[in-house]
Amino acid sequence: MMAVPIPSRQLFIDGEWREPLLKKRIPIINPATQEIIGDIPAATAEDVDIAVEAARRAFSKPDSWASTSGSFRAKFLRAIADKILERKIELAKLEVVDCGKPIDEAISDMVSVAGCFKYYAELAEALDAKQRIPISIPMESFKTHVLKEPIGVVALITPWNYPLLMAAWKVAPALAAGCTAILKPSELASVTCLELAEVCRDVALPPGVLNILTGLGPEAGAPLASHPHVDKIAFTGSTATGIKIMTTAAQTIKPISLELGGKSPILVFEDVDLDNAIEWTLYGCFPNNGQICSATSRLLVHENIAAKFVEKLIQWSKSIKISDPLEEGCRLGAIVSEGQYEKILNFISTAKSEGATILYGGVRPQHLKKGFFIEPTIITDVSTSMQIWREEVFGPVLCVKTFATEEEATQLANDTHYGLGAAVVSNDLERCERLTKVLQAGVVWVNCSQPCFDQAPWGGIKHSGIGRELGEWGLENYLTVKQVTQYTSDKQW
Ligand code: TXE
Repeated sequence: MMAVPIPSRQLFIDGEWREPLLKKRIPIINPATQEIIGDIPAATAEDVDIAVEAARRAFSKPDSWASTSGSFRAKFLRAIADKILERKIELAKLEVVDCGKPIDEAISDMVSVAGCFKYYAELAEALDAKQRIPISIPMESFKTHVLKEPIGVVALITPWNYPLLMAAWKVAPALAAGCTAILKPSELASVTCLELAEVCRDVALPPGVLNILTGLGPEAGAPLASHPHVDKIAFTGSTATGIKIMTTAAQTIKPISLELGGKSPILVFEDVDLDNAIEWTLYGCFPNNGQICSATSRLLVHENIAAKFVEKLIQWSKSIKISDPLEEGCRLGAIVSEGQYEKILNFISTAKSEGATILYGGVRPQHLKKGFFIEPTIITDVSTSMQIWREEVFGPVLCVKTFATEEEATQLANDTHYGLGAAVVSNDLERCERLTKVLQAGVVWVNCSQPCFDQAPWGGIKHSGIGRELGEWGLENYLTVKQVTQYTSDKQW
């Protein structure tokens, strides 16, 4: 396997690299080789205090980031995007050795990261004209307007599945809005987020506007979320940690946005073109090794086509190339960590013991002796009470159930406490239209699964989260409104 040198970095606070006060570091393990390839600094509460104060200064001082125009901030966002594109291959390789995803996917992530910064640069510019909104009121002696203002210092806590992209989804709108931020990436994959710090230095982003603290959830994430000088928390990760963040936010009255887990369905009707439906089923579940919050990992297929569909699905799954994720053409890389790998294998063995059939996969591919690799896995004979059907696996595992009627499909699809995505595949567009209304999810795909655009809102309902990222909605997360009312009459009140 090719070696990718990992830059040695520190915490990024107030525009400078700073060693963590307790000098702790966390090893980086390449999940494809199980080798230690470097380490990242581990921040603790003391470092969090320093970073939050730096962000607070950058937000509040007289010539603060918050007081700049959107057009001014847009220049920095575009410069960050350009730098990321310039370094896209190098950054993609770092992402691969840090989290195990195939190189082609990592390159496309980097392009999306740059795209996200560019998109929010546009919205930052547009904000200048929308910052003061006149309001019509029914009393002539008063004049009212609304000011849109940045919400303040924001804590951005992100996961490991799309390390730099999930950071971009938060950092770009936060900075566009005029907020200052502390980013806390996942301890399982922080390397590219530390490179974002280097990018910020290169483009001379003012000190304190973006601070990047790597470290463990309880040691760095928790003190950040509960910090009294943090005004908002944006989080992507597990539902369990989301609940902790929400509890902390309740105690300190902070607004939150949460993007949590999912168990999304894909409904395949008997009128489909089989090959096309199979493409979307595979694309809905196996990219990034199934470590996608919106993976359509519950396949509901009409009983009349189920046998043929599943047979073809297995054939196609067999052709998915599993290899060193740095190798060109790799389609399935390694699971991010040993913990996640064991968790997925446990899900599979529990499914077996509960009576499910592992039709394909479920094990390490024979040709790979090292690394956290699992074959694409297709499971049938699943009942709705089984753990594998109800809980998020976050791995390359697709569960299959059949249905007879549209009503039954809808009932099965909605029978989950999650509500992030749902996909419908059918040539009957009226049926698709009906289903987009009744499926309980924040995102519904028709005749596709997973496409995601900077312009469109992203997020879930039920246990999948609160609020939306991306689009104008993503920017609103970081803005607040202030009512200004003036008494304009010269008569005494
Ligand atoms: O997530 P965590 P983990 C799901 C997926 C996966 C499971 C566990 O099912 O198997 O979560 O992954 C920080 N206060 N998703 O353990 O713990 C942590 O350091 C503040 C779905 O990695 O939620 C990291 O930066 N922060 C998901 C971030 O939270 C804390 C993507 C996410 O980690 C904290 C990833 C605390 N007490 C996993 N504890 C998605 N929605 O895409 C941890 N963190």
